[in-house]
Amino acid sequence: SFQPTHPLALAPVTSPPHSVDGFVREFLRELNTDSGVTLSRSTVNDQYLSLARAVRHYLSARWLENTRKVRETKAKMVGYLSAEFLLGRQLGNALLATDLEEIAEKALAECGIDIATLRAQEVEPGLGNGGLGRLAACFIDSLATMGVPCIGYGIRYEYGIFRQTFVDGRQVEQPDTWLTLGSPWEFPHPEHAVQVDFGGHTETYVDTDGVERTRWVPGWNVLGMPFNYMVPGYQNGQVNTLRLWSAQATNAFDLPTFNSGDYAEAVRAQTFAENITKVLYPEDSTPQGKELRLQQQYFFVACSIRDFIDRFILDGDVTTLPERVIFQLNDTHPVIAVPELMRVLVDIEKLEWDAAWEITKKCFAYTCHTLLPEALEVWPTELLGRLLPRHLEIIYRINDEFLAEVRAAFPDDEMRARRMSIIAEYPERAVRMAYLATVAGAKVNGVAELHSQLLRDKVLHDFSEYWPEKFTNVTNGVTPRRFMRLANPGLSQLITETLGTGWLTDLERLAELEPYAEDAEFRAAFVRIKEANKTRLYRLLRARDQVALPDDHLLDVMVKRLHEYKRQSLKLLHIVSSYEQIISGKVDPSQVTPRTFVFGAKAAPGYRIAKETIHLINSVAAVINADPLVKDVLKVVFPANYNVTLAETLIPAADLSEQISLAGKEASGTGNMKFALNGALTIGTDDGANVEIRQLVGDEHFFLFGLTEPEVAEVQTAGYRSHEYYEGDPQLKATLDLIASGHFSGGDRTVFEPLVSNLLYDDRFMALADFRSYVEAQARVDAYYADQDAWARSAVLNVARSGFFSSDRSMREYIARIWHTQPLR
Ligand code: Z16
Repeated sequence: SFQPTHPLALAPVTSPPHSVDGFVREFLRELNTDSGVTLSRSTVNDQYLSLARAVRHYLSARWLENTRKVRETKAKMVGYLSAEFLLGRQLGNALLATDLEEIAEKALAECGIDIATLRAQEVEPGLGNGGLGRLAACFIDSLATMGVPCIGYGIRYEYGIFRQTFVDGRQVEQPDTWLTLGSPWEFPHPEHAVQVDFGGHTETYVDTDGVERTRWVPGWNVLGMPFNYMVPGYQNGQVNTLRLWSAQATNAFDLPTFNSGDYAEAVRAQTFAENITKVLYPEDSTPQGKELRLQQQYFFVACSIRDFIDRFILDGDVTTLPERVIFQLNDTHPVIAVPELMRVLVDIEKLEWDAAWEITKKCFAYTCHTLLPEALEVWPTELLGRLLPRHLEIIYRINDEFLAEVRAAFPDDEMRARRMSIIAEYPERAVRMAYLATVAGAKVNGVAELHSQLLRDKVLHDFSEYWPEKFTNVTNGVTPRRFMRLANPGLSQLITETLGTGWLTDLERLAELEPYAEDAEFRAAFVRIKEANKTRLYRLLRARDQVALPDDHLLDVMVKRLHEYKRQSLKLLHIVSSYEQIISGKVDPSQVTPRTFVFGAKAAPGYRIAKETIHLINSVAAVINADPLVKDVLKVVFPANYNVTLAETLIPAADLSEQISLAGKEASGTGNMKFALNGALTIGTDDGANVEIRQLVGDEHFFLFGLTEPEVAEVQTAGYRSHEYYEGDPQLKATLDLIASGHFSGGDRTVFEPLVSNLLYDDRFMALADFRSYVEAQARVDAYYADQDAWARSAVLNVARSGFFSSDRSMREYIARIWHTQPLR
């Protein structure tokens, strides 16, 4: 331990001066000392990296102080376990959190640099697929802003979500090389590396205390290297930590081979270990059950649990864990943490099984994010037992004891016990991770009212009967710092001018805007901001995608992962139908409300129908955009590689938000909230959080259409035949026939045949059943948009009534009903 004597070494860490001069000094010091270049010789990338590190200096003191306080006060922490954190760019958020936006801009201007150029240089960390990963990022932002101690634990993928490109309208994936130009936001800590074991077998032995115990004799291991990221609260001096793990080979791994002289083989072994965190699996809601994915999952939770105990339970008394941490399981991905904690407590800490189980049950809570059966992970026992033999034994014992309880509570109901078993027997023996999480978790929550209700009634019905008090709902939210203040500075300024400050951390205050919906001057200011946001978007799309867009159209946006249940195909049917009615002479173009349709969507690389849908969108766009007949009224654009950064420019520009999933399939949605908060009106089904958005903004300000969830269930039971809708609706028939005719594929009828057949003869997500209702709702949109004043009033009311959807509110609910943690004093 240290014996410092210098007064500076004894004083607390300080922040640099909050001034232009102070900032210039930090920036130049970074540039000269760390990047090792002079200002005059520096590249944009040198400047960006130095700027990022300079901003970091303003967070370090508070970060170190926060970490110390948590340790000292033994405050209970949230351990947010998530395989994905879709952070988006860091620079803007860090400047906002530290209130350095103006200072940094001036400081750089005085160095002859336009800060916008440096902002554009940042490659966003795309360490997530979509909603679930972005939600995790919003949650840790809110916790830091509320001063609640939290440590996010996840994976530092070397390659995040793939970069999407289009070749002849088809999706082609490129690796996301986000680390190559440097990663100024992370702090590697090789000294805190953790060993993670895999494989091998288990054996019993008699311990020194005479007790027979089990031990795991692993077959191989890797090292987990932590990389820390600051998670700054909004202008409150709080900085939490996100700790992402990277896999590295251990010496034990390659030495024997190396010594035997096979150098190439030793290096191969190293590559094998480091594969674990090489790449993010690009499946949103449809996991493929790959062995490497289970390795990723176990790798990061084993590192995280070990890390938490080592760094926060300083006296080594693991029985105090439930007072120190609640691990939130973000979907089933981290659920292997449950048997891992049991293994640590029983095999390593040598607690009795029952005592360990009591602790474990208090340390976990589980959030389910889906209703799709194919998204609920199950791991074959063959695979799990081979990779983690001790964990499989522990799961069996948890299940045996749980089923004994169930049988005691429901004698003579063996079917129930079988239904509730953590182990599925068919089609192969496998561990149902959602059931394991439900059995172990102190609480189980869904992510919107409807979703939580369906979880209780359907997916986890037996469990909710058995433990009604375990189940709860926490409707998702989004951070207003990123999705209002950073993404929409114009609107944020108008709100601040109108309400004063404070609303950004107390979003229900948006309700105070309500009277201004009737204020013509306010509405005019609002409309000017929307127009400016459109101009900003179109400037970006011109530079980024070489497309020119008219600025007087209704801007209709559908951005989200490409998935059949989200029904991009239904959006396409509406577009093609509008087009067909014009080219067939049924509708005069002068009668059409001019619209620009924007899509943004990545498809999982192995998801055939999704990729064909992308191809069709691009083909429809090419034909419509080139047709002089519809030139002034229809435009379709599909900028490649939709990500958080593009969302930040797209969402504030939108007039209409498309939230058109089949009722009962979208757990929540969070894009829907971002659009409403930025003053877009929603056209949507009664699904996920759309239900709550509509209830809050009011039916007159929301375009509802489609079957409800109970109706969907009814139609399904009666037997759904999509073909009948095609036969029964001439407009739908003409639309599908136009696609089938080869009109969008240069006359080739085979190209989109699989898509058309899928809609006509399968249509799992009932696009055809909802078509009529959807086009009617779109007609209502057109009619309403004709009254620009009414539209603006509704848009303002959408903002005023959406304060509920702040992730700060979500966090308050988790804290009150699930975590029971306190803000740091
Ligand atoms: C995901 O992004 C979601 C669910 C899931 O099982 C897996 C992934 Cl990667 C999404 C839901 O589809 C969406 O409705 C929800 O808003 C989001 O998670 C956050 O809860």
